Amino acid sequence: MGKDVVLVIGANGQVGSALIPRLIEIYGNYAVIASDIRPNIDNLSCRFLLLDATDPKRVYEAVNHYNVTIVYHLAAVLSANAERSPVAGWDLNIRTVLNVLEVAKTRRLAKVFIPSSIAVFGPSTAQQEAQQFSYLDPTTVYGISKVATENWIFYYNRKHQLDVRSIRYPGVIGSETIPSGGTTDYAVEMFYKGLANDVYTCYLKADTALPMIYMEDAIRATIELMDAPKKDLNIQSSYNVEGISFTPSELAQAIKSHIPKLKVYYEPDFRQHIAQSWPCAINDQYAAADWNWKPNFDLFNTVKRMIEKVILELEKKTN
Ligand code: AKB
Repeated sequence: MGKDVVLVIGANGQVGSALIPRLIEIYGNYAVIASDIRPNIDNLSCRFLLLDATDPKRVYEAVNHYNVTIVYHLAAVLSANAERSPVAGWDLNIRTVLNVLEVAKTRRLAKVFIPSSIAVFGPSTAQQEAQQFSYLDPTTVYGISKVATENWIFYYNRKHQLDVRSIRYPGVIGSETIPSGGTTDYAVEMFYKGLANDVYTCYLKADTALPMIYMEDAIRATIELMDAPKKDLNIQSSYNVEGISFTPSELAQAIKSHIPKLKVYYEPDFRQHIAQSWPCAINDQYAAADWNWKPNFDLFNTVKRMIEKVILELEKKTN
């Protein structure tokens, strides 16, 4: 992989924790720099840097010091938390994106990855299948910040000839961390809390279908997009990517087929309104055509893999 050095911002988060090992496999542990605003408690085999990405000077220094060529910028305030603190959420999400894009411009970085989200969609989107070129009218601060992020990516790509790539992540389901601050978190919590206590109270209604993706597919989509020849990429903002779509009650049924004693109750809170403003499924024909995207994990495989992994994680905690 030549002399590429990869900086991951927000390495302790849900996607970062799963992406780092894959990047180490590809680039080697010396060429991957994990960074986050909080110290890392995992036994990382790469270097770790405490980094506040809202500070442009610190972002520049990190890229300059390590001769970074590729940045994965994963730090963000997610949908539920940004509704709790709208100004702080907007500020962090946009300030960090602009800091990364500015450094990409001045240091002429080879590639940058900045995720977007299904949160860019709103009531105008076809709920049954959100198209790539939908009218974007998000109802959340997080969604507004992701639409702005996509527009900034497009602007820097065109105006400064950068190579910034992006995926509109569906809700990501993985065992690496227990996510917090999002609307799709229930799909991970149901495994952890359900397996630990045999009971889980879901904050969404039983029939709320949302687009989701299993972590292994999310990481593969990210790497495949970053590896794709630039000439094949027709979307210069952010790609729709579909994994699986299901409702909380479908997930509960699938988990119950392995753990029959699991009981799931439903007590919708403010996150129900957020979920309802998002589409149920995503049309990812551009990702399929431009870089051959195809998910491997359906609901059955996702649940089977999650149960195996979450049981191991829970055993580690009790030992
Ligand atoms: C959230 O729920 O806020 C995130 C997302 C869909 O981007 N997981």
